Amino acid sequence: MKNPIENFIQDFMAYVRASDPHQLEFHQAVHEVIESLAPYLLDHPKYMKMKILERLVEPERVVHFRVPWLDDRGNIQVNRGFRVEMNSAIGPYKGGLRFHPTVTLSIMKFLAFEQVFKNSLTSLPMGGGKGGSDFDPKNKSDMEVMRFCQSFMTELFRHIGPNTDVPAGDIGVGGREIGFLFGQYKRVRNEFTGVLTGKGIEWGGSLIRPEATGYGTVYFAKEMMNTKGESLEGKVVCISGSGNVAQFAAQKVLELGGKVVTMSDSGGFIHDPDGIDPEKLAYIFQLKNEQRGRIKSYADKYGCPFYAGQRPWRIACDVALPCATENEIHEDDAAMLLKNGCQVVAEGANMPCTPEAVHLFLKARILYAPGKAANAGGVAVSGLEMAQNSMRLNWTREEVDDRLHTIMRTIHAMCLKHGQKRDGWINYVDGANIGGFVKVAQAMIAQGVV
Ligand code: NDP
Ligand code: 2IT
Repeated sequence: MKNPIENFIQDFMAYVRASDPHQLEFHQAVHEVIESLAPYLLDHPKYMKMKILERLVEPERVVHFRVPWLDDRGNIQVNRGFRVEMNSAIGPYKGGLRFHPTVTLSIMKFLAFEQVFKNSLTSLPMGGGKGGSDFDPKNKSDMEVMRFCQSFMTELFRHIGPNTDVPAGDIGVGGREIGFLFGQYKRVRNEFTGVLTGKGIEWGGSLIRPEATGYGTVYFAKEMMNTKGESLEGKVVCISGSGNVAQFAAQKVLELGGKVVTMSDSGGFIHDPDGIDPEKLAYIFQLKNEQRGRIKSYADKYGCPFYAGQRPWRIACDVALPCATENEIHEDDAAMLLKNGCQVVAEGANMPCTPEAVHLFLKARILYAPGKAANAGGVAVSGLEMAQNSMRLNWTREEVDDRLHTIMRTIHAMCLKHGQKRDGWINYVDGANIGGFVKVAQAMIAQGVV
């Protein structure tokens, strides 16, 4: 006999799967949230009566469009563009754009769904959305990337706006792409406005936005470790990825006295047992952001091992910061991390742990933070960029960093409020899911059946 909670989860997931049987990543994201929410909803029937969950899993709008562009040889290329406008109960849709060949509607919906809860946790007025394309920026010239971005925005512009939907970066979309997208929006709308975040500092961007996701993830890890009287000082840290989030997570770990021993890209990972020091990290910044090269070059330059096609989780560490992509920590990786004594996992990436890995971390009662809490610093500073754009003012680095720090502490407190169990252990998954849900659900009820 199943208990009412398990029945509820099973029935709701059957309902979600029936509509879109192939959207596995979306089902995974919904399932994780429902597992936390089920007991809370059974105790608060008003949310069930108002069909809040059924409404939350149905995007308010999905835009799916063709993106034709010309490559450098004059050949016509065609990609797919998406924007999933998931929920606008507490503010304009907000969330990044991902350019990666693995982009599908399922990936877009999982990211948009996560974003709704994450944005709510930031305490800023932002709804949730996500977009992107199956375009692969790798091995494309700057001019090809520009023509692609211009074509993408030539359709997207009619669906977004500073009070409607405000995209930003994600995998494959950084400062260069945001520049090209912004330029085209301004041109077709004849309007200079805060329609995108992650803009350059000279044209409406915010200080600390590039750093914000990585810094915020480390601030969150620091808060978690505080609850045990621990700090990052002297801790060995494994990081995956070597893009925006990974780079600034590494920088902040070094600043706080930790030792980063791995970074990776889709080709494999480097293991530097001596630690990636600030000079070596500066090389990674240059390698990745200017040369757009491969992490293997680090191993060639500094004479450390490179493991082709592998992920870093078998390297012993105290703290793991997955900062590359979804489902990059599998059950066996999680088991290995635990066996080697890892005590802290903070997700810089979105949904980097498989459900089996998450269950192992929760069972072991280590400090495990899901992405919607730990990586919310990026979108939080995007919210601060929107605020500065509205005021037509720029805050200093210190001011933005202080606000980021405060927001990460507030999210931690929210996780504590909704996730702390009777014995004192904090289930950050429950905390983030319930904490993120309540505000959105109340706003939806207040606004009627829409
Ligand atoms: P970047 O494009 O800057 O970097 C992505 C990194 O992850 C690269 O090192 C990339 O390697 C690696 N990677 C991507 N896909 C895969 C894959 N399928 N297998 C192995 N490695 C992969 O992206 P970000 O740093 O911005 O994003 C990283 C993660 O953080 C994503 O999950 C994103 O959703 C999340 N995130 C990002 C935020 C932001 O503000 N940018 C905010 C919150 C979360 P390679 O270059 O070889 O592809
Ligand atoms: O996943 C994320 O939170 C992001 N990619 C950042 C979104 C944003 O709007 O800054």
